[in-house]
Amino acid sequence: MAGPKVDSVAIILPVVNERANLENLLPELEDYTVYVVDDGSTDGTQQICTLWGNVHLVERHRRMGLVSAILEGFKRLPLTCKYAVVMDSDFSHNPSYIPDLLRSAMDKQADLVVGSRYVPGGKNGDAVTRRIISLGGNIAFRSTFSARVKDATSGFRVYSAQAMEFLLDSNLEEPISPSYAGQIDIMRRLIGSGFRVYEHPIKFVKRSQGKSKLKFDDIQSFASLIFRKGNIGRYVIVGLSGILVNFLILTLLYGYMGFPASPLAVEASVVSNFVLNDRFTFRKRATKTSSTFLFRLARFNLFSLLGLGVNSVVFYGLYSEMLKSGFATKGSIVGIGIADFVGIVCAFLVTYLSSTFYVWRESEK
Ligand SMILES: Nc1nc2c(ncn2[C@@H]2O[C@H](COP(=O)(O)OP(=O)(O)OP(=O)(O)O)[C@@H](O)[C@H]2O)c(=O)[nH]1
Ligand SMILES: [Mg+2]
Repeated sequence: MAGPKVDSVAIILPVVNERANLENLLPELEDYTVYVVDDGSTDGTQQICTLWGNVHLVERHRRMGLVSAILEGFKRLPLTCKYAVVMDSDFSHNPSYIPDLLRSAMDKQADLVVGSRYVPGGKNGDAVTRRIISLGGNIAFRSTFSARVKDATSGFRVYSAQAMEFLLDSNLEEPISPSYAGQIDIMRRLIGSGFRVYEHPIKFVKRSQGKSKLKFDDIQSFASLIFRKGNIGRYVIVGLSGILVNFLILTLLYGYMGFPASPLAVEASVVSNFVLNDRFTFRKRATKTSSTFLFRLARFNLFSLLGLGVNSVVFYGLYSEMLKSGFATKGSIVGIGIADFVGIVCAFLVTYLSSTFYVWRESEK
């Protein structure tokens, strides 16, 4: 099928100080109507835009956030616009993909097409640290929102007019995170409301010129969104309640049976954690999964044991390394504390991720 007509498509470019990149990018977008949303650039970005008749410049005078700029772009589009392509202007997103992404939007009748680095044929050619951040972000997104999108953080996207209208309304009801975290906020809202998402492979390359706008604050607000909207907080509360159950059972039974009270107390806390997670943390997913209560209980038991194993292995591994290297002396509280803490964090990650991906995973549609 041919792609949508060029006059029903707009390109939105959120920019801050991207003059050097726009000088090379705008000539490649000559066939499209382009909306550049500029947040107070001081490098002459605006002047470059005025050289092109197909480019509308939206000036906001101060840095207000990447996703806030994208939403501003949506507001400016004419009613005839059926699709908007949003992309970075630093050549990480190759403009030669635009026709393919638009064709996918039509062929797959998708409301959101994601230029994806993580589907077959895609590639993330970014620096190693950035690839790790991207991987962590995507695992956090998928585990929290139970969504099967592989590249939820990609900023190369095509939105349908319906998706844009929905997002602008949704933003009025509850503001979408204005910075980078807004990319996953948008994704979870669209998926949650049943919009169709399709991933088309792209090869992402490192920024060629200009400076990165990503700051540590952006990673923090990403984590905060995952924590507020996801289920990690509830999972932690349930885990803490399990420690209490374990302690109570142990003190109640130890007088009668001695050491065997310990595995019993562990099992009691695993079961109580399971019931609370099933009824509280993952309540919605529990109703959507095709697995039975007992099957989930058995799996949760298994992964909890795995978590205990990971805790011990990490603790002993780290603590003996500390003793060997002289960082800690035998029995020192600091050494034990650090090794135990790292062990608990690793065990938490193992049990949380296996819970979201294997115990309470929603069944495929
Ligand atoms: N209008 C506007 N644009 C922004 C803002 N933050 C980032 N951008 C633009 O959004 C695009 C993506 O930002 P980048 O700095 O490339 O982010 P990144 O790709 O994660 O980081 P790098 O890999 O270092 O390039 C670029 O075109 C930026 O100029 C903002 O607050 N407002
Ligand atoms: Mg970039």
